[in-house]
Amino acid sequence: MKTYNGLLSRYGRLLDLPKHTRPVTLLEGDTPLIPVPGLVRLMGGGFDLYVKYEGLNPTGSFKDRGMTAAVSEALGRDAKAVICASTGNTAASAAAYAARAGLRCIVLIPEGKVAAGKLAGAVAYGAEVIQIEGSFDDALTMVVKITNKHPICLVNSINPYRIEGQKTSAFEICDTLGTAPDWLCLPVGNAGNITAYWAGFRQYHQEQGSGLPHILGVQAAGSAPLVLGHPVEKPETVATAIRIGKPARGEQALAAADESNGRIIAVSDDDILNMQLLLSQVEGIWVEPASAAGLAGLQHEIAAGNFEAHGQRIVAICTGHGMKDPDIITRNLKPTVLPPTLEALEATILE
Ligand code: AN7
Repeated sequence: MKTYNGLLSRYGRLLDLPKHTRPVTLLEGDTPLIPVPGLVRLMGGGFDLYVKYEGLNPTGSFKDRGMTAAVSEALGRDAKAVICASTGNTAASAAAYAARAGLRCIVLIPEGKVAAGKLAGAVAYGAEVIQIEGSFDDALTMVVKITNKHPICLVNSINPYRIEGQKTSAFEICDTLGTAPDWLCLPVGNAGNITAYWAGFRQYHQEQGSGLPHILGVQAAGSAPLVLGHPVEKPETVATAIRIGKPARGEQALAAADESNGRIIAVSDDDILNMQLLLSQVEGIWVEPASAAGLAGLQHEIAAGNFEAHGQRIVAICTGHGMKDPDIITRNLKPTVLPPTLEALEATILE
């Protein structure tokens, strides 16, 4: 029987992880690259577009790629506890891998909205959840300080092993397509993922000549420090996953956009939510709002005439599952209410 043993087993030789690393896996990664021809037609046609559906990772987001590496390293050096600041997905992922490794997990979440599916995940996996009267950026500052002082392992993407693990998605894309795509579109929050993709593509290109994509990083307009060129004190966006005003790896994100001859842009919350529904209703792929930002950015650039899509092969990273944030969909739901009779049903659906 051919079995899949997770990312460290498949790509560990390409990752810069210490010898003491002791694999902790939930068989993360190996996510599908799904063609979305209906979306292409709606955007004007003439190019190939694929969605890398990272919501199909074990805890429902791409964070599991980095977390298998970071928690495996922490366990191998006999850490007893991990900690992170999180808008939600990192918390759920850290909690799950820590549970599997038998480590204590503490997560700091910002005040304001953390999507229900993420908070529930962190609690279900047994993390100690602490809400901070402040932003994600405040919470991140706190966990950096405490881990500098006490033997608790930081598993935010400042941790280099998170980046190592997250490079694997770039490897998978090249392995599936045979080469790198022409463009890669993805949401940008704390900027770990864009940093990891660029590192992964460069490494694969050096080793295998797989080519390099241009990178289109997309922020939400109310949380767009990398587009504005300065931190945002009170970031706001419906895409709560990327409600981040001071990205820890902001410099590297800008370098990735620059070196790849790509760019970082911002899109409105309306564009994000419209794309979320377009993707689910045209292609059957439900992602959380932040995860639709990459595609919303692509659509925006094509519509604005800023982007020559013709003949291009484009991959959009959809970072988290729609079920993470059910409220965003159901908040305006007004179901049709009928008496329990056939006549009423016929009158309603057969008019
Ligand atoms: C679905 O969980 O920062 O630019 O604390 O959950 O690498 O930060 C989440 C980020 C995109 C942005 N899409 O990635 C956290 C957190 C989703 C996310 C991002 C996040 P980065």
